[in-house]
Amino acid sequence: MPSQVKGEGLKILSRRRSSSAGRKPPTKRFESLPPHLVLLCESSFLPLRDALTEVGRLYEEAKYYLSDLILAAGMCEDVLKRTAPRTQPKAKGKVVLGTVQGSVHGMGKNIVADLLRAEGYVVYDLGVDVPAERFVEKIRVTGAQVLGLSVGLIQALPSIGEVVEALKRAGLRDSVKIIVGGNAATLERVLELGCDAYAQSAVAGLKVIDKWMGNKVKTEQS
Ligand code: B12
Repeated sequence: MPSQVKGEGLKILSRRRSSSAGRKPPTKRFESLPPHLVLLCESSFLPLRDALTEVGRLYEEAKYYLSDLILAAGMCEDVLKRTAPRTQPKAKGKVVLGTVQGSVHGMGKNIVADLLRAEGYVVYDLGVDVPAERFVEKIRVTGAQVLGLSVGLIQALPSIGEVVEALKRAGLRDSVKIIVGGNAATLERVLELGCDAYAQSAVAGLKVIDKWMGNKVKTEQS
């Protein structure tokens, strides 16, 4: 592929990666991070997200190959690992989280997990491409009050319905609130599939979950 086709997407990612290379990964620095800094931490990901959107667009136009998607994802994961807040879970509530079966897009979910943990939730992250029964089992074992589903691929949307049906069969649907996020989801679609909420970003998701759990929703003033 001609190098000029690589465009802004990968260039931005390369700059980000080289500017963080050589730095020690944060450890203590991020412990007990105040909530507004956690939000700042997530907003610092926004330029990367824009770059990924550009990479996705070029892939859609067949100007990038799958290998470019993989390269871009690797760079972003590298940045995320270095900036993830490290906090000890308090007991604000329990959330089971995962990317539904059929989708391996995990970065958005990882940001949600980091943010929720930083805000004091106990998060059980089941990873990506998770079958419905594993969500059900984890909710049964942990007694989590919230299930967060991520979906990066439109073709994987039916898997959300499968999770809802599996929870009903297990008699657990009424004991858990379900929130969905990710590129492929829309509010309308997730409500149709039997979920309770949709969030366009990790921060929006946190606000919904805080409300459900009766936790004080943080505002800029508080
Ligand atoms: C990176 C990437 C990959 C990586 C994923 C690696 C990883 N570790 O995640 C790899 C290379 C593996 C990949 C593979 C594929 N991909 Co891809 N990928 C992308 C890309 C470029 C970025 C996605 C991303 O990480 N965004 C950044 C994160 C942070 O954003 P996010 O996911 O939206 O998450 C935020 C919110 O949505 C929200 N959120 C997300 N989840 C949740 C959950 C909850 C509970 C809450 C509250 C909030 C929330 O919070 C996050 C932070 O605010 C997108 C392009 C794009 N425009 O997004 C394509 C894209 C998603 N991929 C696409 C495709 C087609 C594929 C492949 C089929 C390609 C192929 N031919 O094999 C495969 C599918 C494999 C599979 N079975 O899933 C298409 C999907 C189109 C569709 N039909 O839906 C896209 C849109 C590209 C395109 N324009 O064509 N991909």
